[in-house]
Amino acid sequence: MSTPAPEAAEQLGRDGVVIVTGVLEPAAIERGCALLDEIYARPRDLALEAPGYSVDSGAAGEPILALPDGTRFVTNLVSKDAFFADLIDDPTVLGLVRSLIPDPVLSSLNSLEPVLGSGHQTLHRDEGPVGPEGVVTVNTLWLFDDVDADNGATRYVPGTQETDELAEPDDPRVQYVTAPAGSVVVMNAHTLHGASVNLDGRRRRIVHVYFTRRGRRTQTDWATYVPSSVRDALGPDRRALLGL
Ligand SMILES: O=C(O)CCC(=O)C(=O)O
Repeated sequence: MSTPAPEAAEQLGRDGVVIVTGVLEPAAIERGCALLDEIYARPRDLALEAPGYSVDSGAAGEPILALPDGTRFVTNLVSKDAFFADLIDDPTVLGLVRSLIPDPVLSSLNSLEPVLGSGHQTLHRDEGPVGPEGVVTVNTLWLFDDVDADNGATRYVPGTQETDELAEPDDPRVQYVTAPAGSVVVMNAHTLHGASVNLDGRRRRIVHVYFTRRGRRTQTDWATYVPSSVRDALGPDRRALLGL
């Protein structure tokens, strides 16, 4: 495993968020986009479609299977195409995750794409403020499209991973991710954050490779939702990363 650039780990520690550009090559971006579109168009297979978790409560919230505002949302990508398994152990990204959670487990692997006029999430923390256990939740957001404040960028309030304060939507500290396709946003998910409305309707395919601390319940119950053929193909290291 390569060590993350010290500056990136430092920024992640300080701000709660760091953006790593150029993680995906153009061919991988193209392939991922095509696969996501193909998966969005498939009929839902409830054997593979694990529930996701609503952020409305500001914490993990209630399980959800579809979002009422039209946002495209699919779960359990690890079981839908082998391409997505490559995202779970990228050395740079996983190295940054490990700088916050030394022994992480994959909690879920979903795609979230707000479409025109949809996507607003309240500023929230996944699993609330940091408790006595320390950081238990790190999200890595893989951008398959260019993202900015007009097409539903993730927004966040730097530094709030250290506090339990809330913030108003117009808080002047709010920052919107602006980054090209192929970038990965690594986020201590105790930082106040949320998706924003897609104002201009450009595509915003973002895959969430979401980690928690080993021993905690994962958002997707991998033992139930990963078919044995996929489990076998993952190999021992990736199975271990899923806690299987
Ligand atoms: O996709 C995004 O922009 C952020 C999603 C998010 O914060 C969440 O689902 O908890």
